[in-house]
Amino acid sequence: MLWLLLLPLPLQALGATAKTLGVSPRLVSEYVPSKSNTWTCLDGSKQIPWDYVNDDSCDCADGSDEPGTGACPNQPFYCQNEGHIGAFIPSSRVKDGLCELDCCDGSDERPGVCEDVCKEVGQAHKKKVEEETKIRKTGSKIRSTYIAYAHKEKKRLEGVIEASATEIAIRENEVIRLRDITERAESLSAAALELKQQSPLYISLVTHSNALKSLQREHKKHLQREEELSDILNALRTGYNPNYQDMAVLEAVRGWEEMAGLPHINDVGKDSVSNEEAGVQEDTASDVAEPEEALDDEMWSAEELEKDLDDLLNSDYVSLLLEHDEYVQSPTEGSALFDIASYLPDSVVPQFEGFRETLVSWLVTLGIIKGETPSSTDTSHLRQALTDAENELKKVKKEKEDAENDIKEIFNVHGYGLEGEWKKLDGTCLRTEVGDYTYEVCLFGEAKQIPNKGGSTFSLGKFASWNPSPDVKPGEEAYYQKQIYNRGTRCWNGPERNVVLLLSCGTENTLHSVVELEKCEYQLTGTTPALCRPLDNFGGKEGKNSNASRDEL
Ligand code: MAN
Repeated sequence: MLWLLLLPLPLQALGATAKTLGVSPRLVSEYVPSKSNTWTCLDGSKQIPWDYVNDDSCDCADGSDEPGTGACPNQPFYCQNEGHIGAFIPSSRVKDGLCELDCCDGSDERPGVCEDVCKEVGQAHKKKVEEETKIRKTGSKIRSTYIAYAHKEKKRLEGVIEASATEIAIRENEVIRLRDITERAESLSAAALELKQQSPLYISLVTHSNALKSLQREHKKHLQREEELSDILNALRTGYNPNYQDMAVLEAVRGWEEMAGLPHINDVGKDSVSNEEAGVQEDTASDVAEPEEALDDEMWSAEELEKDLDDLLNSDYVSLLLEHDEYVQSPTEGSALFDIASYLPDSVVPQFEGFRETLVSWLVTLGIIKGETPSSTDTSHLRQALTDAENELKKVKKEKEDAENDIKEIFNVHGYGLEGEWKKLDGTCLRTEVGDYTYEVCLFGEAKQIPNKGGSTFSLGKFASWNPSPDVKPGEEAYYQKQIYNRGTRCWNGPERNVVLLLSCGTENTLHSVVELEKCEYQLTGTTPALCRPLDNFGGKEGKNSNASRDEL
């Protein structure tokens, strides 16, 4: 209490000032003594002598008797900060010998410890606020153009949705029509094919083919039998005993040798038979293959039969039938009836065309000419048209779906903001060069680290969310002051690269700084007009706090 005596103020005034030291303006009226010079604790729990207030000794249970001394724990101390903005500090920081900017008037310390710097602090603060206000004013104008853009974009997307809905209806009908035509044409083609397959030429072709197949099978059987017989006769030739003079055996051996073009076994000697054998086989084969009489030009040699017959028998007779059909089809448009139009003046051609169609249909009905039978089996162009129409329909449906999803995001608190102020920035890329890299963030897209001297670019992640902190409510200013980009290129022996982008109000969309806080975890800072709310519309925490401080003054 000694320091109070040192102040150059009349004692009464000094006491009064001292009693309300640290009291917030809202409660000053409570700090007056009763007639009997007593005072009641703010919670009403106790009556104490007025002298006990701010006497550096805690008497009330709620600590209200020591607003300015720090004697009671966990009490707020109010610094008036005249010339600046009043502020509260905790009682633990009262009389701790430290001068702090929150209490620029030094009222929390003993007199003489801290200078009153509120004038300077107040001026600097005013200047800063003025600058910020200027930026906010300009920024909020830009922001309002972003909002206007979002409304325009919404209208445009509504137009897209409406137009694509109409187009979908038309295209759906077109698909139904084409599907119907294609299916009918395809079933007609099946009927036409069945009809064609009854043609005598086709039936005969198939019969020939079957006969040839059977012949080939029998031929192969005979070749096999011949080989087995050769083996038996060769064994007989080399194995028989000439000393027995068995004429039947000798005759058989000689007969076989003659037929197969072999020398008589007694002249050759049995030892060399095995060597001779290979040659025998070959000779025999060539003897057999050798034509007894010259072949006609178009007849097949044994070799061709062996090599090519299978291919021939594997022909696709249905395709052949269709090709044949196309080949023999007489060109209907060559007839005089179809040529007349080219001799007529243009003005009467439409009437003539109509008349021609009616005439042709009569002639077909009367059986005088052959109408267009379902002969065209090629429905692939129809199928293609149907596929194209289905693809177009899918495309338009996708366009509509995308527009519907986009529209949902525009005025969504988790998307482009309740006012749609972020929509304009979708895909805007911000860049800055730091060290060996250029850092790029395409808002709502991907962040990248691009080496300046060559090498591979790393993805630092894709947009994942706004500020995910549970303490921050979606929609408030702090929510939009942070963007998270994650799942970037994995760090060697580390996590996937990711980015926290801290944004504040600024007249331009720019990046200011990049720091790699942990390995592969990057913190980027930047500014954007999207965060410059109009001055009369401070919706976030920041705004509320500033208002609160003013109230206290
Ligand atoms: C690259 C860059 C750095 C990162 C290392 C980790 O050099 O992406 O930012 O720290 O890889 O290996």
